[in-house]
Parts: sequence; structure tokens; C-alpha cells
Amino acid sequence: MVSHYPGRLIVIEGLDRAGKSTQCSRLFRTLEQNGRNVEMIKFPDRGTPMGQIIDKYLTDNTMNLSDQAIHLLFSANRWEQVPHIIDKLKKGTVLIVDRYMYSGIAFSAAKGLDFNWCKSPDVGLPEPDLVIFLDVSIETASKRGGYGEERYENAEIQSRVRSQFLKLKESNWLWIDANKSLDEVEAEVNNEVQKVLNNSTQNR
Ligand code: ADP
Ligand code: FDM
Ligand code: MG
Repeated sequence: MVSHYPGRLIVIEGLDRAGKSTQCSRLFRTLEQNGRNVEMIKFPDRGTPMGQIIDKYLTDNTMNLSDQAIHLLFSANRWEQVPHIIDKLKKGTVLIVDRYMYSGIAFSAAKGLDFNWCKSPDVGLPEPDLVIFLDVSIETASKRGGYGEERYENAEIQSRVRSQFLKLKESNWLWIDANKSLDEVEAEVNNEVQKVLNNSTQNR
């Protein structure tokens, strides 16, 4: 799964409080220190007009949108970044992506939408060179500060989402036990990312 662009697309996925954002930042710092051309992207990107609707949906439980409509908005919020993503990949940038289509599929399928229907709007998005799944138990995640106020932030939904991620899991994913310490998880991430970069961006 090595893309034909000089850059690399590295996706970090997982349940809430798995440590995605922390590990994305740590990886960003490491690669930057190593002199890599690197950028972080996060989905949903709440900064765009579509992202603002998504943000309202997540933070305001009184906002009613059909499950299908919000699913398509999350997907459109990825598609609107595709020109930027491709541009960066062409320039040799390593993109670290905090959630991608897998969260889109897992969260919507967990609500009962058809799994294959959920997959279809994201078909054709740039393929990741590496998917890292931070697998945290619901118990550990709850202890990491407890759940907040946003939609989906409760143990029951998270547990259903985890089952969907298990359905999405592919043999080439790096599946990490994210109950381990921050440093241990970081070491595993670095090790695998280094392999992907050595494998394909030598002398770049
Ligand atoms: P996510 O982006 O997956 O929701 P965060 O990176 O924001 O998760 O982490 C949520 C909280 O849990 C933060 O306070 C973070 O410091 C803490 N945390 C993340 N990973 C670990 C870990 N492996 N061990 C202990 N605490 C962690
Ligand atoms: N989420 C995220 C979705 O339901 N679909 C998606 O396509 C994406 C990218 O939005 F509950 C959910 C997952 C999570 C919320 O939380 C976003 P963070 O803290 O911004 O990652
Ligand atoms: Mg996060």
C-alpha cells in the first residue's frame, strides 16, 4: 500500500481518548526534528463552512440531522481537503491524519446504517500508506478524564464503534494496544512509520 506520490499519508485512528491527537503531535515533532517535510491534518476539519455544521452537530445535541445527511457531510469534509492533500503528497510531504474515512464508516455504521452504504461516499479518497489503530479499552478511555459533552462520547456508543472498527480492520493495519504508556505507544508508532518512510522515500 505505497502510494505513487513522493509524499506519504499516515492515518491514526481509534476511539475517543485512545491517544490519537497526542500521538499525532508526537509523531509530527519527531519527523520535523528529523528534517522531514511534515504536516498534520485532522478530521473532522471544523474550520471550514461544512466543518462548522459538523461542529454544531457534535456539540449541540438538540440539532437534528438525519444520520445519512451527517454521514455525507463528514465525507464531504474529507473530499474538500483532497486537492490540498494531493498537492502536499506531490510535493513529498508526510501527512499525519488524525481520523479518516474509517471513523466515518465506524461511527455511522454503529448507529445502524448499512455498512457498505457507509463506505461508498469515501471511495476514491487518497489511500493511506499506513493506518495505525490505537486500541484502547472502554475502561481505560473512561479513566482518561471521563467523557465530555459531545455527541458519541459515552461508553455504550464507543463500544459499538469499536465493533465496527474490528470489521474494518485489515491485515496491513498497525494495531497497537493503546492501554500502554504514552512512550510505549509512541515507540511502536515511530518504529512502523520509520519502516514506511525508509521503504519508499529514501534519498528524498
Ligand atoms: P484522542 O485524540 O484519541 O481522543 P488524546 O490524545 O486527546 O486522545 O488523549 C486523551 C487524554 O488521554 C489526554 O489527556 C492524554 O494525555 C491522555 N492519554 C493519551 N494516551 C495516553 C496513554 N497511552 N496513557 C495515559 N494517558 C494517555
Ligand atoms: N466522527 C468523526 C464521525 O462520526 N464521522 C467522521 O467521519 C469523523 C471523522 O466525530 F466522535 C466523530 C468521531 C468523534 C467526533 O471527534 C470527532 P474529535 O475529538 O474531533 O476527533
Ligand atoms: Mg483527538
